[in-house]
Amino acid sequence: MSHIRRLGGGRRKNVKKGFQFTLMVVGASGTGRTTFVNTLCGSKVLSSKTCDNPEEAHIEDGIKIRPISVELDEDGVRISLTIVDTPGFGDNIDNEKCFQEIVGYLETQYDDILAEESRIKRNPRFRDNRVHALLYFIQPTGHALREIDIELMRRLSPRVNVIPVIGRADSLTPQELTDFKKRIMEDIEHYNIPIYNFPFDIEEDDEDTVEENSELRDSLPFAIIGSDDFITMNGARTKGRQYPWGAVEVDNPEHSDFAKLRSALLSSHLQDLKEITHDFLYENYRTEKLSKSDDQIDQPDTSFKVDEIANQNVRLKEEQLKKEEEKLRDIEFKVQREIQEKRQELLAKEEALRSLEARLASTQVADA
Ligand SMILES: Nc1nc2c(ncn2[C@@H]2O[C@H](COP(=O)(O)OP(=O)(O)OP(=O)(O)O)[C@@H](O)[C@H]2O)c(=O)[nH]1
Ligand SMILES: [Mg+2]
Repeated sequence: MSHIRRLGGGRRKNVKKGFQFTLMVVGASGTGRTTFVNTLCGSKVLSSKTCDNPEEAHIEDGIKIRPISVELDEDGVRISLTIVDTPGFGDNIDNEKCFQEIVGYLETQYDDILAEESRIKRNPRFRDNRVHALLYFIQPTGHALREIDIELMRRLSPRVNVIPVIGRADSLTPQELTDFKKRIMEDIEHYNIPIYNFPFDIEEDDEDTVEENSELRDSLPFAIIGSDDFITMNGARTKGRQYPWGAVEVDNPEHSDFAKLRSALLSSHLQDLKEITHDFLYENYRTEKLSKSDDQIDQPDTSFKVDEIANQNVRLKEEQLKKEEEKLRDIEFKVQREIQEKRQELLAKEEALRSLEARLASTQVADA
């Protein structure tokens, strides 16, 4: 998506009124999506999946897509944040169904807008639920992208701004994390996955934007650490995870990219993500959808062509039949003529025979 120019500028326009932003979280089961959402919102807006009854643990309740909305205050700016959680997929469930539901959800929001745009009378209570950014949670395996991640990100990126993140990133040492990030980005480039890579234009954008965006791009995929708990560091209470050997702080840039991602999503790049969603992703969807329905309108034309070809075939067959009939008539005529000639010949021979007999009889009478 590097061809999309950063549209910036408008982000400070609606400061007083506040902003609406919709974020979707997608990823394999247990990658820390729910914990991330709760950490971002500063409260337990989502409950983690718990299964107390082992007898029911195998029952997959399928993917349920449920948006929830929270009001946040981001440095004095009111943000109405809608979170769309998509319960994780695993290795043993039917992932295809799950993928279809996620992509289907994104497209349904576009369909709703499309339908609303074509109404003569606008619905004053209409809600734009388009997803502006999708955080794709990658498992902290330390290897490379899995096939399932590549496939899903590929399918999602034409419809939404996909931002790859590594969940539970405290499982990796700093060196492992650096290498893992590098491999993931190599895979994304290799498979040509058009993720949201903080696009900028060196010639057109100002120096600050270029610097800010290239720094964010270099941090991709963001290393995420989430926690529902508070720890005390140097006498201050902060969100973090306490381990027997030490503690990790969610907001500490030395420990994770959480703070960087939070400020990109809710402040610096909120407007850009929304604009790309509307001007580029939705516009592409709209064009695809309308050209598809145009094709359907063209359908009678195609069937007309089919009819035309069928008619032509019938005409050719008729001509062929006519020719064959003529040929047969010729043959019949010829045969009849031949029969006639043979009959004439036969009559002539009979005649000759009769005169021969007559001559023979008169000779016999003369001899007697
Ligand atoms: N080490 C570590 N553990 C984490 C982190 N975030 C969440 N966890 C733990 O990982 C487990 C799964 O976290 P969830 O937030 O429920 O993960 P999820 O992706 O929502 O999982 P499902 O919805 O069940 O698919 C929980 O035990 C969390 O406490 C993290 O940043 N680091
Ligand atoms: Mg969850």
